Amino acid sequence: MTAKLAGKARSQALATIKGWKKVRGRDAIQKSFRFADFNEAWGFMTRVAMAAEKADHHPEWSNVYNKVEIVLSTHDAGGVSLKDVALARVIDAVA
Ligand code: HBI
Repeated sequence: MTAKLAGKARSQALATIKGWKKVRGRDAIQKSFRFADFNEAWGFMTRVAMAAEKADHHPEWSNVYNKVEIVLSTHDAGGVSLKDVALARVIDAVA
């Protein structure tokens, strides 16, 4: 079971990903993405979905036309874990 990050390990891990903000009132991180149109957004979501399946670690997300909001947290651990940081890195790479 992956443990949630805390203390120095947490701040060091979060420092390796850019533009992810803490969710107010919850141990989770979030980032918003904006694309040219729905087609671009959908393509991004498809790439993320395949990466999430491969990692067996899934985002909480919403999509409105060209915008995608993503929240990452490890439900099994009750907070942000290294799995979330790793998935965030992949998400940024496919954006
Ligand atoms: N995704 N974000 C997130 N958090 C989890 O705890 C999680 C997941 N995807 C799959 C998963 N856990 C597996 O442990 C399933 O057995 C639930």
